[in-house]
Amino acid sequence: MRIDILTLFPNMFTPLFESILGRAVKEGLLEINVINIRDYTLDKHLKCDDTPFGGGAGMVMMVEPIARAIESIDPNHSAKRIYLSPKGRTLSQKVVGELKNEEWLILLCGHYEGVDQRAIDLYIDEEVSIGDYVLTGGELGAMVLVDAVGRYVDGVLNKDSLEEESFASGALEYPQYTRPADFRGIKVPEVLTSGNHKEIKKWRESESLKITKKNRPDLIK
Ligand code: 4HQ
Repeated sequence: MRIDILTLFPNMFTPLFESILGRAVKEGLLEINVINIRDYTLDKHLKCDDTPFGGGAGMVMMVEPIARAIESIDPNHSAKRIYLSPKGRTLSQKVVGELKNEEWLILLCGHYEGVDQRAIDLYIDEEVSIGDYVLTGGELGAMVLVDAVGRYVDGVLNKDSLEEESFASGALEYPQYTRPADFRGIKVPEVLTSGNHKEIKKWRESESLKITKKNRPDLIK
């Protein structure tokens, strides 16, 4: 899978090249290109934002640098183009399940008050929000989307991790423990060290149900 990220703040994306996704990029399973919109401005002072028509606080990202960036990267509109915005469809595991099947995503990140509406109308296929709160820009949203989608790319995670997780089953995850079996007198639940796999499975299912009822009763159908 290929993901191109368009932003005025390319340095914000260094976390994507750490840990699991970093390895996937190194191994060529996932291609992530971070593109500085400023490289596409025609303005001699490299200006990419301006004050809003009609007045109001803050700055709006200009359409031309965005247009030139997208037209040069994806002239035939082959990619699925997403704008991160609180107005968009809320990201969920279901939305991730759709996006993971795309071969090529372009993520446009607005900063300040966002982008000129014509950039969205002319170039964007879908607006996606990562939740009902306001961020300073779409960059963190884009990183959340890349992380959630990137882990489904073939070879990034092993199949067992994907099957065991929350939301796949519909319930939250059971607690996990590792060595030592006794930390300052607090012992790991005995069943987990019993070697009785049938009992372990029963315990985990009951713990999943317990935490889901407590914290996310809405997930129980
Ligand atoms: N913003 N999910 C404003 C978000 C956001 C969100 C991105 C703030 C766009 C202009 N992005 N800019 N919620 O709050 O993705």
